[in-house]
Amino acid sequence: MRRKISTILLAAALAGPLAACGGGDGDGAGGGTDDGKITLGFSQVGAESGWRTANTKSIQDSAKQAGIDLKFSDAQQKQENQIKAIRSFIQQKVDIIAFSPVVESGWDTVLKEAKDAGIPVILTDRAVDSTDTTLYKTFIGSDFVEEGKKAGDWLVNQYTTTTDPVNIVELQGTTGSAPANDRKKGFGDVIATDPKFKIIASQTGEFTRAKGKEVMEAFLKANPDIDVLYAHNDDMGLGAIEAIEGAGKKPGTDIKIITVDAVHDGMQALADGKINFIVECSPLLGPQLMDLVQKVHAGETVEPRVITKETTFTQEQAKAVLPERQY
Ligand code: GYE
Repeated sequence: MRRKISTILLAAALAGPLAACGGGDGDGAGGGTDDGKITLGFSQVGAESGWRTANTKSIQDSAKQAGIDLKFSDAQQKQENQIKAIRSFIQQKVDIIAFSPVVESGWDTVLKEAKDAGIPVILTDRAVDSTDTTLYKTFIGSDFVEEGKKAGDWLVNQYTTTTDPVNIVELQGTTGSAPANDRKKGFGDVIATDPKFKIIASQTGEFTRAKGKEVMEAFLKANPDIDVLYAHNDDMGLGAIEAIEGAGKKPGTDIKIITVDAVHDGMQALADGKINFIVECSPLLGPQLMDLVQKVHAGETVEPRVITKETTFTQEQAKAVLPERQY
């Protein structure tokens, strides 16, 4: 991170207006380190799920491949840790900061600090609710409302021939996170079109297997008549499967299960008939992120929103694609 004065002057001259608007290192296209490599500070949410593990690997592998110097920090699902990491990246004068915000609210102050230091920020995977969109350059990740809708559409199509009530329990992701808020909304909007669909219980399972199991056990005790489980990710669904089996019921048959992510263990459970439908959410954001990092660093204009392309899987489709899945 030590930089020769001549490098700074040269970089500032090259960067022109870019450098002028930031108070910090503003090294624009000049390269942030002595070895000319771009330095990227990345604050990850944690290691709560199979999705997150695959996402971390994708980011680490693709940084290496792109020759980007990655400073990686794990926030253990805590916003305060992410804020600390971002402040430390600012202090270290990294070239670019990217992070996956654990929750949507409460980022304005630290994002303003990065902006004032002239360090561009890229949001990865999850959104923030800041109204000032100049606080970040771009946001790459999935459309979580769309994912929720896909889950709802599948369910509605399963029950076209009956008017009987369909009792649904929902395992939500991390409270206040974009995927939890949006997957709930997308699903809720679709099933609201028919009053026979009833969400009889909905609680957070924090995107983890352990919590998914614990909350599903409580759901099963309180509600003898559950038809469907909608879990905001595979891991919570997998935990819930253990709870359902523990209660002497057959997951996928007695209780239909819909999840989101399509990580390996989820796809295996789908192929085995224990999950009925998975909406894909790709964790392989690394290559696209590094591409954006290089463009932003070079001062090029980037799209403000980059949406990941995704699909859905039935049990038959899971069997077909499982052997070639990367994660
Ligand atoms: O679905 C879940 C993870 O933000 C899309 O976070 C991500 C979500 C993913 O813990 O498994």
